Amino acid sequence: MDSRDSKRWTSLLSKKKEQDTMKFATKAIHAGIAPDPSTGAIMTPIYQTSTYVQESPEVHKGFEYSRTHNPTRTTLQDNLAALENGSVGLCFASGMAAIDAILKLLKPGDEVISTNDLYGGTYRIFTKVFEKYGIKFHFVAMEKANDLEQYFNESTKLVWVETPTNPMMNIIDIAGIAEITKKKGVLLAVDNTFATPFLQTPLDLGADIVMHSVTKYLAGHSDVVMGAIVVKDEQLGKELAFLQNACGAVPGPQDCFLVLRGIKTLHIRMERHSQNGKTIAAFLVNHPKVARVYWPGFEVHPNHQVAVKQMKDFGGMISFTLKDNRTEAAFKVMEHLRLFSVAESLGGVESLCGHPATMTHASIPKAEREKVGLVDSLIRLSVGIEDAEDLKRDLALALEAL
Ligand code: P1T
Repeated sequence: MDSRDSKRWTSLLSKKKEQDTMKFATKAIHAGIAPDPSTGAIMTPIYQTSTYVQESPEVHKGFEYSRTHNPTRTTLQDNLAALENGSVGLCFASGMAAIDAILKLLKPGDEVISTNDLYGGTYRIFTKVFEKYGIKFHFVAMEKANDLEQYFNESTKLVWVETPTNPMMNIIDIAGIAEITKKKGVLLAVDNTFATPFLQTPLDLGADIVMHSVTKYLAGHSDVVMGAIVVKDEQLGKELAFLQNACGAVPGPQDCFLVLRGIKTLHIRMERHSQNGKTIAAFLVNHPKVARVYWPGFEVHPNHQVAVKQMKDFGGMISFTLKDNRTEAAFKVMEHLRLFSVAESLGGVESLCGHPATMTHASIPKAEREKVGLVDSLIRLSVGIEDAEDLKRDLALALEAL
């Protein structure tokens, strides 16, 4: 490289230092990302390698084995850390693997307080896997942050929050809960899957750990299963990086590449998801066959003001029930939808509809589900970024079939 070249590389690589001053859209495209030093490739290459040749034992370029470090994964991790305003980002083979790593910070006898409405798989790993190892879980309503204090005791080590919750779209006041967890010296983890860092940054509101099912909006194209954790505290980051390497549930480089590509449009996708979500929520709430619509953008939503305070917009997730509250009625509407495909998952560009009671939340006992309003007639929509008029017509025709 001549001196002109090396100056160019330095200025490009120093972007990482500049990222603190970047706005979200710029960070989505540039943070943590530099042209490939060996070729100048603007897209981070897929380093499809398990190992790295060392000059001599312990003399290497910072990469020894791909479970521990892989350049494609490192780039994605740095990008995610910047988007969440954290200092350490870590990627996992799935959202569940990320949750698994967080719970492994705990030891037998420790207790966790969790939102009572949450993804069925999270409830399952808590109650069917970690309870066996002597960790105790309390599922409580957290809509009123001040009510939380009564559930703490000296064994409480972690508070687990999903907001918006899956699938009831409850909103939890992250800053309000963080005030209590800080006072008690307990970790606060927030599953930020539904909101993404475009709509809400829990670390800025006082959370210690932010977790994602990257599978959803971050990847955004229904073609990857992945999870992530971002923290601000470097020591906590080290402990989690140790668990990532020691337990080994890491994603492959090709998936990391796909997510890096997906994130480049996260901001514009989330804007459109939120716009379409608003249109569909307004359509459903005025429909004569619809009983209730769960969407935090409504002024009558119990925690609408908290949503306004901590979120930039309300996203594309909506749940609703029909006046005909039979399960068959919900199934009939779902079967007649054409643009909304019946499928698990959410957050892709295409619209999906799900039946939580038999699909995503089937692992939660019916009595527990119904306590939070998750009835058998509840339908969940992941509103995609298609034309909103087409999506409305699709729903109108399916509801007409009832
Ligand atoms: O599916 P996976 O990437 O392992 O992520 C698990 C997970 C964690 N947290 C939340 C809020 C989630 O919604 C999920 C996965 N959810 C679905 C598959 C779903 O359809 O709700």
